[in-house]
Amino acid sequence: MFEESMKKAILEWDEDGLKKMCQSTIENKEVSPVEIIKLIGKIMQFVGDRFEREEIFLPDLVGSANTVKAAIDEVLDPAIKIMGEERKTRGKVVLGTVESDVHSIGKDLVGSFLFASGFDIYNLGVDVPAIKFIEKAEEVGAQVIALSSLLTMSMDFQRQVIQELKERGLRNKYKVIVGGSPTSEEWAEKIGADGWADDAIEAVSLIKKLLT
Ligand code: B12
Repeated sequence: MFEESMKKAILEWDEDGLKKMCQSTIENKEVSPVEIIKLIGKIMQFVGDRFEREEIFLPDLVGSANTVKAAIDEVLDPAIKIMGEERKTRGKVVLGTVESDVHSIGKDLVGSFLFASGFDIYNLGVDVPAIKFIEKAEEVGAQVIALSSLLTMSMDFQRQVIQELKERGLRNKYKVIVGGSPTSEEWAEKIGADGWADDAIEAVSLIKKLLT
């Protein structure tokens, strides 16, 4: 079964195997890139749970993450971009993972889906200090600032971006959205963000809604 083969490839760091199976299922239209990404999320959840139970260790996590990243960069990302609506700029989004946090896979998927849906994406990468989000948003005239956080310890930096915006009198200039596995709708409300989404697909609908 496709999911089982994917899981095996991710756990065994079989980069070529994973890329080939993703490529062929997309070409044969057996599974869409969107479905594959949902499966990746599920499998990485499983990998994370094993890490938490100390059944695997950090190098294993890095190996699996690199395997997934290669398949996303080389196969899924191009497929998502082709799927995309005709490019007419719907708006500019500054995106990044907040300070102290280096998780990039989910954030990059959010970027790919938004790009495919017609948004211009300014992806600042990982471990991004609050002020950098603001400087970039000011520089490019963005409408949205999108903040990713995968660590309970880094979530508070999402709040910091909002605070910095307030201090500069810029809070109402931007829609700020937050996401990442430890975050939630309640968290978004608590820190005064404009929205939260559970995954990359919902992030697109959320931004479209916020900008209408
Ligand atoms: C891969 C991984 C890593 C890789 C990251 C590689 C990379 N380039 O990204 C590496 C090995 C580097 C890593 C390191 C660490 N990790 Co880690 N990691 C993971 C793992 C297994 C998968 C994350 C992932 O890629 N998921 C797949 C993607 C597709 O899903 P996602 O990230 O959730 O993104 C989706 C949504 O959340 C949402 N989304 C994401 N961002 C945004 C932003 C916006 C604006 C919106 C709207 C939506 C949105 O859309 C995405 C796509 O659908 C998770 C386990 C898990 N269950 O998440 C642990 C996990 C996040 N890591 C964890 C930990 C503890 C660490 C380390 C501290 C380990 C250590 N002891 O050093 C370090 C931290 C380093 C740092 N300073 O950041 C913990 C965090 C616990 C916590 N709640 O704080 C987890 C949960 C594992 C666990 N169960 O213990 N990790």
